[in-house]
Amino acid sequence: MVSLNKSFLYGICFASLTWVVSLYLFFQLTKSKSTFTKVPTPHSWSVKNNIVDPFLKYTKNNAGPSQTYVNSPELVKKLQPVFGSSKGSDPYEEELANLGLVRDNNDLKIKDEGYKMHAYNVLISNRLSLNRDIPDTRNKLCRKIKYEQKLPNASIIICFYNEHFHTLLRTIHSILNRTPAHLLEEIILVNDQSDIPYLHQDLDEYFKKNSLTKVRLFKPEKREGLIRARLFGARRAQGKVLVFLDSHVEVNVGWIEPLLSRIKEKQSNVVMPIIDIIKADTFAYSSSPLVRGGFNWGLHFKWENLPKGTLKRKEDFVKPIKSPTMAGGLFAIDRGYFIDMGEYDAGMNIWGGENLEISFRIWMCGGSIEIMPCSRVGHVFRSRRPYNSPDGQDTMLFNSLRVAYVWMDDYKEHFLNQRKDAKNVDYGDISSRLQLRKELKCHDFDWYLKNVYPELPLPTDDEEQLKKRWSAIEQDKYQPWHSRRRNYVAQYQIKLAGTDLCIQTAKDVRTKGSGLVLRPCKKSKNQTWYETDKNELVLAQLLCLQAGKTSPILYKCHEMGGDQEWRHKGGQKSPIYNLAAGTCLGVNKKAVNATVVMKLCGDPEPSFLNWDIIV
Ligand code: UD2
Ligand code: MN
Repeated sequence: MVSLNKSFLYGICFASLTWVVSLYLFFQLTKSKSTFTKVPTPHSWSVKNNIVDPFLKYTKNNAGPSQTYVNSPELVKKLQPVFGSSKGSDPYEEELANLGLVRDNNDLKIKDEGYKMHAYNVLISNRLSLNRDIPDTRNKLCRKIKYEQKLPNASIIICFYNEHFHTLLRTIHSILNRTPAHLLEEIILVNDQSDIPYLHQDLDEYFKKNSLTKVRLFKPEKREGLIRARLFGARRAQGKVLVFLDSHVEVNVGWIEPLLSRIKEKQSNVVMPIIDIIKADTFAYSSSPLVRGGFNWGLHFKWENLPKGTLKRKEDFVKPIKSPTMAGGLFAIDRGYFIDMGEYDAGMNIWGGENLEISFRIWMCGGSIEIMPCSRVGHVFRSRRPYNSPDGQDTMLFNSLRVAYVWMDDYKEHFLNQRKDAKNVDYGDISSRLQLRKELKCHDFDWYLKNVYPELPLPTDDEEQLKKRWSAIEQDKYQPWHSRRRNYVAQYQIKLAGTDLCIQTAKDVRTKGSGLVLRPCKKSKNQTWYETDKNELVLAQLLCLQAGKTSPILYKCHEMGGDQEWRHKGGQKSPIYNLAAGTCLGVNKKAVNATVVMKLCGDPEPSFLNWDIIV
């Protein structure tokens, strides 16, 4: 049982990590080309909303989210311009850096417990306005598109299990703020029997007190997992279209019109927004590139480049893009069509696999799946999933087996060959799904591969076939591992002010995971830091300085900012602040071999936090 639990966790961690890494890399590459306008309006960030907040009662003992954000002015003054770094930084990101500051041990506790429970930075989420502005990441052409006034209305279905309160509310507020009222029938919230007390009574109270009458709360009798919870919600919906969303998203300007109008054109169009990135460590919102959904033979979803020639003319950047699969969380579908097509496989548990199941089913049984580039919704990507299946089942495997046996015909062997451990695993009763496939008179899987996803490499392909498939997909533009180049902007040693001790690696410059210590300053490569244009600190141009909970380490540069993103003001006596940690580099004593640690930036002994940057 314990080992099952573990493997389940590792499995989902891996899946979601590859997910976010690949998406992020794509993002990094296309970032410079994107055409979005930023809306940095710092005033709208402060937490005071005109709403009744039921959480005041939690703030004293920190049992729940803290409510208002009053920054300690002295501390921030001391840190400036650490936040607004010298190199023409982006006010939008800097405001977030500011919000992440850990002022005292209470903050630290809220943050640590938040990471354990939610796997993202709840300190920032608590302090961020529920009505914050986000960058309009759409292509400029999108603004010129006129959608019909009369579109089908939507029921938005959001299931949640142990979601963080403010993050969940920000999801709701973003929908209420950015969806025309006449298109919004209701928001159906399904509480999948969360363990956190404030997600029950208080949530209900919140919607009542603030007269948010379009929000309807439901709760199944027991924890169902996201698949049956969605079914539960969908069956209570009244709108013409169902829009499914995760519980930690923010919808962007004009997000719903492209989805609804495409469904109006044809009932069997199942459509998705582009999923923008909300960083788990900083809540920074950024644009995602145009990619489509695919999968591999382990039945893991993956993002992939578009087929060659998809984006030739500028209009192509706003037109629907066909996608062999969907990521799962964010999509819109006509309600009648959803029902006629067999909803979801109610035999699936907790998490995983349902996205490929619905993708195969829609395509094989006559529908289509498309990405609408003018619809954008940000999603908090986490590096691990912070919950388990109640009985420790590997639900991703269980659900994937159901997909394979119902939809994949002989091609399921490729999956089974990859997953030797799946051989004797029970996958429950699939007879009703097989029956459904028959009744809908669906194409077979061979048809799907040939007509919808001919670019997918088969394990049986010879070299020539592989080459052909490979060359059908856009390659050059998006290959991060070939085109990535680090831009260094400065080189220096870091000396503890008032001493002649410098930061150096405790082991050698190539040892991943090595801690940092103070040693007498000398010009050597294990004391030479290279700062990049992304504010990373790279020792000897090899490994990045990465903040940890208690101390920093050297680690492979992941290019995702956060715990590898630093701010200092240069010159003498500068604090060195980490964006994700919200804390500063420091020591506990001024001595040779003293370990470098992460400290509250407001530590009463500032001489343990002040560094001279020696260029
Ligand atoms: C992705 C999808 C997710 C789902 C999953 C595969 C996106 C952005 N997200 O994983 O929607 O398709 O792949 O199954 O495409 N939840 C419950 N009950 C549970 C567990 C989760 O209601 O027992 C909720 C959870 O609170 C969240 C949603 O289901 O709102 C999705 O879960 P997730 O965010 O952990 O999944 P994610 O984004 O890693
Ligand atoms: Mn999610």
